[in-house]
Amino acid sequence: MGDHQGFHQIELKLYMPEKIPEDCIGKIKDLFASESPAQIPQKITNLLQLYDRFNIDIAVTGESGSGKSSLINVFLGLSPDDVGAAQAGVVETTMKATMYQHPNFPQVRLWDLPGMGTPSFNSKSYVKAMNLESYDMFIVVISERVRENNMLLVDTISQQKKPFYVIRTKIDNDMRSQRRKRNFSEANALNKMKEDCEKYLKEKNLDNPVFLVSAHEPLNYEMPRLMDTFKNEVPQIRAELFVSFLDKIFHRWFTAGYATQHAQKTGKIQAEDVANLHSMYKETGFGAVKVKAVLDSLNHFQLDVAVLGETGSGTSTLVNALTRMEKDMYGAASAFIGNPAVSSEYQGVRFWDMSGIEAFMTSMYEMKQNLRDHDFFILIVSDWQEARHVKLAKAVMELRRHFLLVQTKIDCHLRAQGDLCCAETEMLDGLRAQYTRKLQRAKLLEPQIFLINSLDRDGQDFMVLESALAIELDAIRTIAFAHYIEKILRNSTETCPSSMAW
Ligand SMILES: Nc1nc2c(ncn2[C@@H]2O[C@H](COP(=O)(O)OP(=O)(O)O)[C@@H](O)[C@H]2O)c(=O)[nH]1
Ligand SMILES: [Mg+2]
Repeated sequence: MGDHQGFHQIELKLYMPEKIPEDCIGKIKDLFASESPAQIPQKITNLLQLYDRFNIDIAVTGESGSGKSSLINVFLGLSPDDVGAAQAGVVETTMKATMYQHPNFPQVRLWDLPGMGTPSFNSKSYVKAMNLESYDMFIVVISERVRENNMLLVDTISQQKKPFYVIRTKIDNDMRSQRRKRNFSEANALNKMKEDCEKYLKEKNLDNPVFLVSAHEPLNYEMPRLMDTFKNEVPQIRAELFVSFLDKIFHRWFTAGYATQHAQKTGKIQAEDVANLHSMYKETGFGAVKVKAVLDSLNHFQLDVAVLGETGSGTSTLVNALTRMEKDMYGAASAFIGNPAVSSEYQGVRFWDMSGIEAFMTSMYEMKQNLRDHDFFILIVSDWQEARHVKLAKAVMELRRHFLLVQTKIDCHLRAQGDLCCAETEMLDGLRAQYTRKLQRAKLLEPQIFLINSLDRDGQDFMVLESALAIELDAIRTIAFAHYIEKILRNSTETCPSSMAW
């Protein structure tokens, strides 16, 4: 076995898996081999800025009263009475589609189409009048049972070879009425309904996904699965659309004019951005194939968040609370340092429990070596220990990353100070001011400070922490990705270490 001599000189390097899959790495290395790595971040951020303004149009269609508007509100995360919500339960009077922008994905435009089967439209004229060819994807809403109109829509859409979901809604109603039957079993009833919908698709050799949902009970039936599928697939569909658009305008002169016109007419992209795309191609040579490799990698890219703090400060509890993992659940954060927590709450993010590393990593150099692949930091303090916490914060700052300061177990602190009988908000403000002074004294950049109890997500700053974290992670994703690609290219072309700073 190993020679343990000189153990103290061996630098401890924790294992961190790649942030994108091996095949993406291979493609990037092949396609960008001749690029100068130093220029890659700028080129990629320019490309992604343009991509950020490219819209995808999703039509929500079906019969009048089938529940389209109610479903859109679930997608938007709004109640029917909220500002900006689609009006549900109203008799359709307009012939025009209404657009709703997804709050988390502003480039995803949901179109509430007038219902089929109103006096203004019979089925054939509907298909024509709705300009179905201007949409990129469809959601066909069905309630009660599959009707001829629904199949006509499915036929038309499938001929266009565009992605679509079939959504059977108002399942709560179905279940309520069927419950009266003898031998009722919810599972059997749902299976039967699913088979009914799928039967029609199979007859047409289609295997599009079918979801059984209720807009009135968004946590039940297949609404959660629908939301997850949507969140996962739509960014990919949008990326494919963009690449196919670039292919048409860069590489196929005979389709370029039409594609440009169509995209501008439907508002998928602005005229000046089409011009920007052309100059990007001229200057960087990023054509459709290279852009596809970049977007594929970006869709898989994992941001790494390290949670630092003294052992026992509540790191695992916080990670579990953020990722919605219950204690002892499979996948819940354990003391095992090499096992990141992931969750659909933060897609493309890995949370690393790194509590206590400052205790066994003796030098600043060693600590930085082990933190340099992390993109963002949460510094947990349960009891402030000047030397320890300042050392951690310095390491993060020297890596030129950002961190949030989180005081955990705030309930215990409040209880301990309870004798002073001042209001909770005063105590919290006092604590925040104390931390600010401490950090200023140590000449550290002032991070945002959150005072939380990880076991009470509704209390104190927990929700503010969640939204601040989401905003921070969103803000660094592109730049972290661009530098990661640079690093991959550097590693394959040079032997010298990549630049750590971004
Ligand atoms: N029970 C139940 N009612 C629903 C559901 N979705 C919509 N509705 C009701 O069905 C009616 C028509 O819904 P709406 O969304 O306006 O349909 P649209 O005409 O297709 O936009 C309204 O009264 C809604 O409250 C559902 O999932 N369950
Ligand atoms: Mg409606």
